[in-house]
Amino acid sequence: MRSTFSQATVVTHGAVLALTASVIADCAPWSPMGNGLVAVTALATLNDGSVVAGCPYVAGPTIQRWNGSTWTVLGTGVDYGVSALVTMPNGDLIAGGAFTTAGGNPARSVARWDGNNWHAMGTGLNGEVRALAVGPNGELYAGGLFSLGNQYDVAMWTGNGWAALGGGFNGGEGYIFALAVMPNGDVVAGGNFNGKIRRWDGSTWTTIGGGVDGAVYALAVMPNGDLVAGGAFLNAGSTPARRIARWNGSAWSSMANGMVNGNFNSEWVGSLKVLANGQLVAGGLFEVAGSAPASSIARWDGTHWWPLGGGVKALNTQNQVRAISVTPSGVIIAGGVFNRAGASLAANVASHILGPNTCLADFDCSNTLGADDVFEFLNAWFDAHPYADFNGRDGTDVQDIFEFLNAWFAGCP
Ligand SMILES: [Ca+2]
Ligand SMILES: [Ca+2]
Repeated sequence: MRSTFSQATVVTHGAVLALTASVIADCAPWSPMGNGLVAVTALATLNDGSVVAGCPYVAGPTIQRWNGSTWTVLGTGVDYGVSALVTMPNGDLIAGGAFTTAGGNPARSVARWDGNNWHAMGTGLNGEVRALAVGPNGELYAGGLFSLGNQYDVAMWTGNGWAALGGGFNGGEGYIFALAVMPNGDVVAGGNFNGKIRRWDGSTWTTIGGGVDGAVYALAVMPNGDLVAGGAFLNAGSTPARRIARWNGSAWSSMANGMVNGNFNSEWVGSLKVLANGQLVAGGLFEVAGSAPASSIARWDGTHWWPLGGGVKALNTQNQVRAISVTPSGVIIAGGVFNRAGASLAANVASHILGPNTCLADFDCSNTLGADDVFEFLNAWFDAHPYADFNGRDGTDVQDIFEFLNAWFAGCP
């Protein structure tokens, strides 16, 4: 089994990484992106590879584009916070939020950028848009907290206006925070409404699998059609699933032990992104994913969670990853609230390319050796995580502890 791992080649959206370390842990460095941004609530990648970030309305422009070296306002921007971004099949960008103008012209809560100019979309939506999703045939859906006549919180773009997906949400139930479109075109909404997660089959909204017991902030559809939900819940249906759960069409399952933060009251998954190789990246507010050290961002290989390059940290607040995007060349972009990414200073947005751990004793990929590495190694070892199979043979056994401690005392090169 180990030899399979040591000879593995991971293809990530065009970037090919030959992994020769005995343990596949991605501890490659993060890179800051210029001077960063005030905070990031949404990310999207345009067809030219540039990255667009949406920001809350705190100070400065709320929608900016990264051209590889600097952030600049997209057009003349929008006049209030941006909460959702999605790129259409034709390359147009759709932005959702709580704004009232785009490019200086009226555009309520939702607007389209065609590469050169902003455009209103019909008369817009009369409340905040928090989620956008595109279907397999280019169908566009918006969710949030708004009404269309006596229908609430979710709408479909018809090409010249917004239409309700009727009968699913009552006024006052709460927000839709996330939308996803299933391979068959069904729409899934997550939020803080009753049951927290519902599916639209074209005529009826139905709570999925008994719902979950806390807000859903993020949704992703895996390559096999399974649905992954992330949020602030602890149970999916009657299945314990800490902050993240997988629905296979008939049952919920947990994903390892889910996500854990030291502060139990502030612990959630807020963003999900499927990589080209079918693996999943989850971001949020947590310190451990399964039994792997993972500071607010982690990678799921199908069975286990793994660190993602040391993750992100914040000095005076809780580190949060609220948005994840992947460029056409496989670069992972994370945005949220943080001031360090890996060992780099990075203001709320940073980029990362998967790469192996070059110092296996630095178990949390923090770029320094400390007591944390020992505790985190032991935590993973007790869980029989393959990351704790330090010598790459015979699974996790006592020999791994000796060899890990030897390497830890010897220090990193
Ligand atoms: Ca360390
Ligand atoms: Ca071993």
